[in-house]
Amino acid sequence: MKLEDLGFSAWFQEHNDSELLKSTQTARVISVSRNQYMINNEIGEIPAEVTGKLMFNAESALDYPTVGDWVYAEYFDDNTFAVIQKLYPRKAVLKRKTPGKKVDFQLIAANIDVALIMQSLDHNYNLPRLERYLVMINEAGIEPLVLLSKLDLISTDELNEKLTEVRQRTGRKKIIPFSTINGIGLNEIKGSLEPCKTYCLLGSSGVGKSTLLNSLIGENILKTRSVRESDSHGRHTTSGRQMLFLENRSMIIDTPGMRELGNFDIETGLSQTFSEIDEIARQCKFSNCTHEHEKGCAVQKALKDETISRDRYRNFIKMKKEAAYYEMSYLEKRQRDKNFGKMVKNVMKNNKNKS
Ligand SMILES: Nc1nc2c(ncn2[C@@H]2O[C@H](COP(=O)(O)OP(=O)(O)OP(=O)(O)O)[C@@H](O)[C@H]2O)c(=O)[nH]1
Ligand SMILES: [Mg+2]
Ligand SMILES: [Zn+2]
Repeated sequence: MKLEDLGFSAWFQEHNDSELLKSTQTARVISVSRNQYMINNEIGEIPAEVTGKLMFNAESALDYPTVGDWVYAEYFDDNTFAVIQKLYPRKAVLKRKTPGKKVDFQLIAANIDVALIMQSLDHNYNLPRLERYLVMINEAGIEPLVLLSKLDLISTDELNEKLTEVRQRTGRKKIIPFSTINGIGLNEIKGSLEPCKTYCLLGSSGVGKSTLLNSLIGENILKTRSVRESDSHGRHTTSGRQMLFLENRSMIIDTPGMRELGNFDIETGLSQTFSEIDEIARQCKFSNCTHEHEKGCAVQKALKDETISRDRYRNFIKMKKEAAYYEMSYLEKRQRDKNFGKMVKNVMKNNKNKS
């Protein structure tokens, strides 16, 4: 495959390390599982590893290659194996807080043009969560497209209600409801995918990300959850991340469902997602206004005048608090978690003593 077909653009060309290109070639990471990478370029799809130097210099997981990365690779053994020397700068990157207490980050994918944010129209449908995804995507500087799956499970009236709600709350007109069972909406999704662009599927486990990809490709390449298991919670069917190539030459990355979202630098995304509130907040009397009880708060006034919706306001405040939590330092958080752990232990002990 040619580099342009894989999404290589002038931006990467301008940022290249011409010295390093004398001994290496440019390739794109198309799948990652543990320390094994698959990379692709004119030579073809081959396995690769990273150099010891790259590992040694890596300060965190963010310095390792991820799906979608452009890399400098040195080829060996008749081009059957490669070693990744260095990464190209990333144009956009999707990352998330790793599950659990520790504040650590995991890369989801790099150099994504459009994020396909997916919710299913059954019990998974949740507007605040959708807003959280939009914040994350905006913050990463990636364009979002909202897909609502399992359309076959609800009535037309219910659908229209939900569509109106999503449009109002997110300010987005283009939202695609679809079903892989009756095929409604699939052509609209296909029509939205452009050649040489990279897409990434995001959404909770079980919403049907891999099922959609299989139907777009027309083959059951990806493992999906069996219908029998469809009620089982907390299990991820997809574990690795990989990029697939559609007939129209667009690329889509499948990812495992995410349980937690979090981001240090969420503020920019926050002001974009809640732009109408952000605009008003600039007129508050105090620059550090929390918009909850201060005198001269323009947001509180707008709430009374009903210029902004109470639902949107509640989410805005909730996300602001979350952002503040993510911005606390490592140490503060560890202390907080430790104290919490102690408290839980004490409560358990007391309960034991009582019984
Ligand atoms: N009713 C209905 N069920 C669907 C539809 N699409 C997918 N499903 C079912 O939803 C379940 C989950 O599908 P997956 O594609 O494995 O979900 P996923 O989002 O890839 O999940 P993870 O890989 O765990 O993140 C399966 O049982 C599918 O058969 C749909 O359009 N309608
Ligand atoms: Mg999956
Ligand atoms: Zn205010």
